Amino acid sequence: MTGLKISSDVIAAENEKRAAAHKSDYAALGEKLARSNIDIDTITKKVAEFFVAVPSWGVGTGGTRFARFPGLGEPRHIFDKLEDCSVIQQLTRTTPTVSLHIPWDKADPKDLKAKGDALGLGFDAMNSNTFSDTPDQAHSYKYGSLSHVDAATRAQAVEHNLECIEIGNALGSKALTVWIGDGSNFPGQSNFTRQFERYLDSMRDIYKALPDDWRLFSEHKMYEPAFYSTVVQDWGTNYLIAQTLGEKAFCLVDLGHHAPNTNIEMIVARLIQFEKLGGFHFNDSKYGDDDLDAGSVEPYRLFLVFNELVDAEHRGVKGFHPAHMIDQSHNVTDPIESLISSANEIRRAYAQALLVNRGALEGFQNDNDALMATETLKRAYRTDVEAILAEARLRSGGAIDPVATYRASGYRTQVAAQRPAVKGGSGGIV
Ligand SMILES: [Mn+2]
Repeated sequence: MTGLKISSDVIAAENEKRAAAHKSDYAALGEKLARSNIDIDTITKKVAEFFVAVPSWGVGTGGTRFARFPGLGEPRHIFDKLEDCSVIQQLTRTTPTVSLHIPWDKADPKDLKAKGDALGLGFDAMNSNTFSDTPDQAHSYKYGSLSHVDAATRAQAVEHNLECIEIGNALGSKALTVWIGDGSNFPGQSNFTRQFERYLDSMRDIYKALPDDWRLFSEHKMYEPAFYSTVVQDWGTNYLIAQTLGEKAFCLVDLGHHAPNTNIEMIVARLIQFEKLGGFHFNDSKYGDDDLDAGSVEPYRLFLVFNELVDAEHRGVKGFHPAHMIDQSHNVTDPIESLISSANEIRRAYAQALLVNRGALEGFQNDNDALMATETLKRAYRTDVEAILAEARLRSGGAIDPVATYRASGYRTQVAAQRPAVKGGSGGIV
């Protein structure tokens, strides 16, 4: 690694300021956990091995349908984006991979690989885009892509996905995530059955081109951009897709793509049980697909999702290795700070879920002791695991306090001087 963006001296100096307090907090938490027969170092080690991919599109400032307010020093292209992603990884040691979106991030794969190598970054799942048009494409996706009524448009959308696989192959990626905006805005506009048949046919063509060691993730979303019906609208349809396509096809759960109050943790449990959970797009939401920062609105829900994941780990579920990715839109914060904080919140939920006394929980469930069962979860959730998260970062060369260290580094000011402000720019909420 030669191109790291934050000076190791800055990280060391910032860690030094906080070292004594951190040591004392970690020792105190270790003592507390030991009273419940939990070895803090075992938990820290597991937390340090938990990673989540950063979305390339997340380091640019997002926007809404109404406006976008560009931030300072926004990345101009994928190489700038990779540099920003590397800062998040350098400070958190939680995000060693980046998930690319094609064509937004299109560049010579050799150059992408070289840049990733220089920054110590790998490449996670590839994301295709058939929900917007590029200036040079022959057929428009205005009325759909993989499920379009016109065969040539469907073929073009399939071809784009094959290209994503090809680029991903050159980068060491092992998965393709397909999310489509296909649907309808009016009752009667589309025949639900024929539209879904066309989608499945297109997906079969993509699936056929998938290398043996790759996985295909389909991502459901209840609404938007289609507001009356969406082709892949919920986890039930998503499950049907994965089951129809075959053993390399899995369901991706984007936490924001559900109706408010949906029991997402239960969806996760069902997909695990039937071996079709492919992974996550982590974010948070209050009303719909708000793409808010992970853990910012409903941290308990995030914990309950992780409770299901750790339960599956604990039970040794066959072939269980969900992909973890963040998918957020940052409108009012520095995207790097939001992604640092989100990566920490995701690890926090994992750490808390590791603290659940699973033997006791099962006992309470079998005794129908609802109060103590839920208290067992709450006890883990109430534990302040910040010292574990900090220790995991510290042991891996990261920062005890990554946001404070990022601010102290002056990175944003430096890149603002190198990257002139551009009007508009591409957002991305998927
Ligand atoms: Mn998503």
